[in-house]
Amino acid sequence: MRTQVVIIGGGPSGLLLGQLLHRKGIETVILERKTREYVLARIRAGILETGLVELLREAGVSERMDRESLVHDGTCISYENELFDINFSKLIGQNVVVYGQTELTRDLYDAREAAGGRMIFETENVEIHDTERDAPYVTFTVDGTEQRIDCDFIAGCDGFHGVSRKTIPDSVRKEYEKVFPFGWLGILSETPPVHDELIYANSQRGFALCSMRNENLSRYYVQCELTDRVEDWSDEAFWEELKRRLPEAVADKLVTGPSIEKSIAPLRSFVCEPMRWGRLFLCGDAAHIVPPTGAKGLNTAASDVHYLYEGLVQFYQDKDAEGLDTYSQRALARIWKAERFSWATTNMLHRFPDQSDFDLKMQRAEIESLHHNEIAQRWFAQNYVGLPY
Ligand code: FAS
Ligand code: PHB
Repeated sequence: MRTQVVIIGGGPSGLLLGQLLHRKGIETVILERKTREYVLARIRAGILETGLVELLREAGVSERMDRESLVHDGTCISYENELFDINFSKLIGQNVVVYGQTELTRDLYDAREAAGGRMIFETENVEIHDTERDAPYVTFTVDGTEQRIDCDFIAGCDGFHGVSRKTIPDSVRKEYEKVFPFGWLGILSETPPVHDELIYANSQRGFALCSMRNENLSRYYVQCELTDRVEDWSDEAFWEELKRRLPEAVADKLVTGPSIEKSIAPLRSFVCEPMRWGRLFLCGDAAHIVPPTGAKGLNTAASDVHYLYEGLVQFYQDKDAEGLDTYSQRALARIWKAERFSWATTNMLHRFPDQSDFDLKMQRAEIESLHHNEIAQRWFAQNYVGLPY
């Protein structure tokens, strides 16, 4: 088998890159180790930056998003009984779109099928070969049969636990990591959202987040211990804890109901440099991870896709490798800013086991500055809606 670009990973990064390249006549094959159903069952991101919305439009997969998504002009932050709004539209004339990653991934799968794009599910033993030559190839097994795909380029869109990153030699690869001493317990419930915008809550008992997918599908999170297991948390225990972390007026309005999904995610910051090794390009969670506090994970994967897509089109259409040669540097410049915002918002809103009384005063002062200082709010808004590509 031969193609122009092999994409390893059928999550949002791989699917979006494949769809964009297809519309430019660049042939790809996507290898996914799980099934489509498995990928779509993962509940993840919910907030889309403008850049990602525009990429989805360019990819021709925005029709359902335009019909079903919510547009949010701002977000709310609460601390004990205080609640304030940061109005992105008033401050910087921009907004964000609320549309679940699951739905976005479903739209991309449908587009891939409609385009007749090659997608091989349940692949095993994926190995990347000869990335330092101009004729790389990928081997893998499917249904017990060994396969090989010769190609021009390989896009490693296989997430944090994929194989691509490790293909870059240890002597070349530099990894930066910070593991946070807590996780997020999240639930999905078919209940009306407690507020018309998201609420990021700092409380003495820990962080909480009130999010949503639509008018009757809510997504809530509470900060939890790393040792917690989902089975330790009944729905009742979750709702009671969430109420304790919200301002009373908000907690009183909370509509509870049975969880239809419940999971715990660990929080880490992680970056791999470089994001290129010869003909291999890392994209999305394969190269970087953020704590979800700043809603940057999926959105930073999108900017990687943008840079890589631009570079590949420039190569195939203009025989110019400049975009590919600058890919890693351009992507990392934006990634590190997203890492900083995610790290800063996580530090501002969570309770850390080793926090001193002084640390708590600093945290409170930071939130109060954000509450009352328009310049601080503008800076928060610019980062939250997404820095330019
Ligand atoms: P993904 O991990 O989504 O996709 C990688 C794909 O590659 C997977 O389908 C995997 O099966 C496949 N794969 C892996 N190894 C392979 C191999 N060897 N061969 C073939 N295929 C292979 N971001 C936010 O913005 N907000 C959130 O609230 C949020 N919550 C999250 C919760 C969790 C539990 C996790 C893990 C992440 C969360 N994220 C969130 C971040 C998340 O949305 C990612 O940024 C996003 O999924 C990145 O997409 P991909 O880069 O495509 O990686
Ligand atoms: C979500 O809706 O899942 C979500 C929203 C914003 C975040 C993190 C998660 O910062």
